[in-house]
Amino acid sequence: MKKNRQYTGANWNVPEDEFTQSFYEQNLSQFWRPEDIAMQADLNVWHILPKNVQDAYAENLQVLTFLDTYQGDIGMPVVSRSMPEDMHQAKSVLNFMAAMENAVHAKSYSNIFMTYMSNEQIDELFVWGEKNEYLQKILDIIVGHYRHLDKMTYQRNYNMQNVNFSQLEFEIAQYKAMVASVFLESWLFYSGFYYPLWFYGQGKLMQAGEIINLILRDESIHGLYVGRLATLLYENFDRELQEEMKKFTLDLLEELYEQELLLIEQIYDKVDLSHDVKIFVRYNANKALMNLGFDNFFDYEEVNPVVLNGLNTETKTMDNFSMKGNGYQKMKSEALADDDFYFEKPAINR
Ligand code: MN3
Ligand code: MN3
Repeated sequence: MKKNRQYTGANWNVPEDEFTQSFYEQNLSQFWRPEDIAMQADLNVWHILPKNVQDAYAENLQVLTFLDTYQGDIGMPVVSRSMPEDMHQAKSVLNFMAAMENAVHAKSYSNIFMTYMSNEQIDELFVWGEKNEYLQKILDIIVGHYRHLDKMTYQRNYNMQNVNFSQLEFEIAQYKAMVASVFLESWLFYSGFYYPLWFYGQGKLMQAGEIINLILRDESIHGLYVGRLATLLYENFDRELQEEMKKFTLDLLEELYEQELLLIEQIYDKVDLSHDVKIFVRYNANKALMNLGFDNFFDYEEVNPVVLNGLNTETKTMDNFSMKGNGYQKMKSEALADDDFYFEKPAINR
């Protein structure tokens, strides 16, 4: 039989680049399962919360559910597929991340819903998400970049005769999808994270807060990793194209920010926190830009200390492993520290 394709195996003996194997280690060492966190302890607090508070809390988790769903189903797999065929290590890290998004993160939000709410309330909540103009618009923008890249990937792989774009054009689409991915991971999640952290920082709804912290720890390395891949592409672009991509990035930021503000007001006005959440969101938009190698866009503002308090420090993270009660001893991973989320240095050295 005539061989028409050269297959290659994943050879972990030879690192593909300077960072992928570190991200591999970090990702696997912080693996967890939704069922590791028992939710029942939150119920006595949940049931005495006023309806407007419950609504805002549930709506936030619904936003997070939708983002994680698409990041798992489309975002990560598309970026993975777009990588050169022999970059098996990068693909494995991206595929692992993809599996976390839906199978662990989205599933965890559902576990919270199943604990706190009735079936009828859960059904209504999903309809709320499906009908939410701003959430749908945000997904449309992000997923649009994923779909565009995916079409080109398929054309490149399966329809060779009709490829009417250059390698550079492909890399531009790839870069744009990675920027969208970093914005989702390192920025857009944070309006939703705010409220669970705000409770957790005050010692309330602690089990849900533990879940949010585990998810946040994952998202932070996802954003860093895809940011590194994006930066590699960017460094190979010429000056002019770099300027163009920087403009694309800032335009995308503004386009998403406009929808974010509307979504935040819709969810948080009823609990008087919109102003505060917007600060947190601008703060994290700067973090996302940093992951892509760009300067801050928004001026520095002080984030609510209660929310910062809600972020697990290393000690608290270790506590929460023992809190799970089913002896997750293999998790000896080094927890990310506060400054991995909030200051200049990425968690994994460049
Ligand atoms: Mn996720
Ligand atoms: Mn993620």
